[in-house]
Amino acid sequence: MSNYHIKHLEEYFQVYRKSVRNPEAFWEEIAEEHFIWRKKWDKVLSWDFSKPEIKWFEGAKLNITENCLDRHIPTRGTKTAIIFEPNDPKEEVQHITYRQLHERVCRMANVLIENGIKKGDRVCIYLPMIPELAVSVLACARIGAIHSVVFAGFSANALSTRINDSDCKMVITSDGSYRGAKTIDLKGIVDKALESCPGVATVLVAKRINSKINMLEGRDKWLQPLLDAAYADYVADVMDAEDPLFILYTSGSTGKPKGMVHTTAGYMVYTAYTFKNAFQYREEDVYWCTADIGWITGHSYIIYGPLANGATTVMFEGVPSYPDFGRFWEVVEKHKINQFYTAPTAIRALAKENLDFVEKYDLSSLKVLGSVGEPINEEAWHWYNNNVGRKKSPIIDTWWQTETGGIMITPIPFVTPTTPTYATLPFIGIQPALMDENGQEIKGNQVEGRLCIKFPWPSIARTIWGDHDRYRDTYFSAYENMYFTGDGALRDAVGYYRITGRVDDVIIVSGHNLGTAPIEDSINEHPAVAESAIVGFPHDIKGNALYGYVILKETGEGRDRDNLRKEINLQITEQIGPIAKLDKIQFVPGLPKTRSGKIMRRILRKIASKDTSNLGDTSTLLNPEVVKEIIDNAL
Ligand code: 6R9
Repeated sequence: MSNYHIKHLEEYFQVYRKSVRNPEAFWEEIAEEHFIWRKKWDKVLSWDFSKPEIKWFEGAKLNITENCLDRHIPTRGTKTAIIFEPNDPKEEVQHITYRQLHERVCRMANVLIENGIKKGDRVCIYLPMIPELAVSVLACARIGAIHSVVFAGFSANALSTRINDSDCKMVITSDGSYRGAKTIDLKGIVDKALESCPGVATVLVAKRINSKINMLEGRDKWLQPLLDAAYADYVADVMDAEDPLFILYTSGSTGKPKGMVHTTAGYMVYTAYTFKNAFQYREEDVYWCTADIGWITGHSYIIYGPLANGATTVMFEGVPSYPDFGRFWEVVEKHKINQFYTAPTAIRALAKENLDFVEKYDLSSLKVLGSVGEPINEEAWHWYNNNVGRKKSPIIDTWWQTETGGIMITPIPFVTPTTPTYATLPFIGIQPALMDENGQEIKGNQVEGRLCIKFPWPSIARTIWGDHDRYRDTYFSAYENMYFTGDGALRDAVGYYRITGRVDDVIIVSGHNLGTAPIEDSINEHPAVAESAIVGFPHDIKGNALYGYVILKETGEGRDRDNLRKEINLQITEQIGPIAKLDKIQFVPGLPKTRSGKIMRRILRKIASKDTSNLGDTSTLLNPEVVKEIIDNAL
């Protein structure tokens, strides 16, 4: 089991050095020893960041679900693969064993085939956090269909854009979903989305809330009867190492979401290896990641990484505040969770509540605490460490992205000494670089720059669906021969990395990436609006909240401002989803622009954060008078 499970700091440095001196030999050894292949590769790696073209394990044949399911059956058939913890704590928990999960995935695979889905077809999955979601994802992988999971909090408009971008033939959804005390009419949202999706032939509907819904004859089918009638076995199709496994959309700095494409073998190897080491997962452990499978964290660290290691992974349908703010800790106690992985926004929200909610539960099972999605501020880190970890469970602040597929910079618990707000050291095989604005690498320590990665790792996204040029322009054109992350970072005196935040037009709100452009597009469609600009400003719980500066058309000038604010937010909710709503909307006579017509967001960010003592260089401003006016009327 060489190098698969790192146990002390010296070993980390040793393995790290080996992984960067000869990456091919390193990853080949991991791939050979820990996975099953129908055929081994002809070449471990070929890459060219200028095209960009990256291939891992070329020539290999495999199916990722054989690695996540079939191979565990002889030794772990009766072990729990998934614990389903429903929204309502009074509803019964489900323990799904590896054998049962295998059977459910096989039945679903047969249902997909019977409904015309073939290898390479795209299937959109728009489901709440219920077992059918994991089963659908794995069933697609089993037959070689490309899954495109869309977070079930996105609006009809956002859903249809994603369905059409990748020409999905099928949508898998449910009648509705539970979210705390509320229910959401998912099928209604799907119906609305599909009004503009002519390519969708079939909608499979899981029953979750027993609501009355509309079923369109010929298109919509209840899922359960099909599963019951389906054959319970399905031999996994053989995939090439570089066959696409899934598409997952992420926000960019233009209006169109980017469908990041992940492929099969490299993604499997890297998510499994990072899961094992970053969480120090051991055979009997119970692991819980609170993310939704609609995000990359759920793909890599609820489904693929844990299952490839034969782990027990929890799927939680609910929210941290229902029925009360003790829910997370009640679940930790109930299932004796050993590794707990959540987002800083959840920590901050819970830290505002009475400590009794945490203190009354037995959290002694916890060994490792994880954080992901945005920088974790010092206060939240200490609260997590003191009250949840009770100072004995290391916190791993894991930095990574949809595009990277797996964790990139993180402490290894019990191995890397942690420091609050630092993601610390690169994971095995990861070669970070900090770059200055002139395209030069900044060497040495105690420096700050733009975070790039110099060398490919197995789970890097291979392209943007249907737009390889955009993939190159976004990630590989800023710096020659480097993958550019879009984040800024500093490296301290001992070489630890601290992520300082986005340096592009993406704003992270409650851990969700939001591009400014799609939100501005949505606001600008309001008949009273002439132009708008969105920036982030610090928020206690969300990390960042959105501040909108809006120029009205003459026809809008006489309108009631509060009504306009409501209408603008309603429009955003309908077109993108409630996560993109603005906290503050200021109506302004103009926006600060450079002579070349670019909005100077830097100035707008300062005004939104009430930090106007030094606006920096304003010499290129075309309209300085507007800045004073905006400051005087800031919210
Ligand atoms: C996994 C995930 C990616 C962006 C990333 C960065 C921010 C994620 C972070 C973090 C500081 C961390 N981010 N983890 N910033 N510290 N530990 O979140 O993917 O949704 O694509 O977001 O999130 O800005 O570039 P994704």
